[in-house]
Amino acid sequence: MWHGQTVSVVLPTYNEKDSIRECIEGFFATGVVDEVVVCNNNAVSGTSEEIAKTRAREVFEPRQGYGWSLRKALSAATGDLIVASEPDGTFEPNDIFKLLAYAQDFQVVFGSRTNSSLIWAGANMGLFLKWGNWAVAKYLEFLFNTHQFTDVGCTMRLLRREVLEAIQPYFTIGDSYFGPQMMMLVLWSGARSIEIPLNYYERVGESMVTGDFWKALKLGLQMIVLITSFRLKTWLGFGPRELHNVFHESRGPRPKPNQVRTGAGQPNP
Ligand SMILES: Nc1nc2c(ncn2[C@@H]2O[C@H](COP(=O)(O)OP(=O)(O)OP(=O)(O)O)[C@@H](O)[C@H]2O)c(=O)[nH]1
Ligand SMILES: [Mg+2]
Repeated sequence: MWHGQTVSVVLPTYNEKDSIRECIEGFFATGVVDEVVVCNNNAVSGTSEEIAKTRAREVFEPRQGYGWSLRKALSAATGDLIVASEPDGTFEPNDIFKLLAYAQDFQVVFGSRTNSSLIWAGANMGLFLKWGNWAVAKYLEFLFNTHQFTDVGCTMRLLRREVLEAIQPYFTIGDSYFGPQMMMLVLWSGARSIEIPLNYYERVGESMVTGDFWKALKLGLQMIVLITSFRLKTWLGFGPRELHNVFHESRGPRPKPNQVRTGAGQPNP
């Protein structure tokens, strides 16, 4: 629980048998996590046994892909505050406190893995990945004229339930480039969001996507096409109209202490 709100952690899993247990236990050890939901996406054998040694709940997604897996885990979460992460040892469970601290003012808190002070030895964030993520993030930031983004591939992020429920019907991507789709739907909904720097560690086991230059390049290009086409659609009037600025309210009075602020800020162009 965090200030009277329940907290869910959701983890997609594919090839993280050797790190998933420690990751789940790390999240429970924070003392603020009420449930961990793991989505087994045809994961390597032995994964379910590792999950069974913990208090996490396992759900299954047969359609192969990061997007399918994360979407299933998100839909199975019951918390008021939902934190997505990865069980490959790259994220720091205690960083949940940074996300929660910002959840006081923001409905969605995105993480970034490109702050050089928090990229630890062995982390898969070399020049190409760091500046590639940064460039695509800046492209998205510019097209939406929104707050600072420095990463488009960071799974670790927090969403308040009302935002997740509003944007969920518009999820269409099942592949690895699902992350930016969620970012754009959040922006389009007018929810208050921010991006904050998170620790990024060396992965346990083999990277299945961004460890390979050509796969990473393809993923980056898919993200650019997705971002461009979404923005063009919204400019031409074909964006999801019912979602547009549903969370935006005109700037209200100063909130009371501990009152969650919703709406306000600049409306989405
Ligand atoms: N590669 C892959 N990952 C999946 C799949 N389904 C779920 N995932 C999850 O997606 C996340 C990303 O996969 P990783 O292998 O960590 O990818 P990576 O190369 O480290 O890329 P980043 O984490 O984006 O830097 C992991 O948490 C996986 O468990 C799938 O079908 N393929
Ligand atoms: Mg990873």
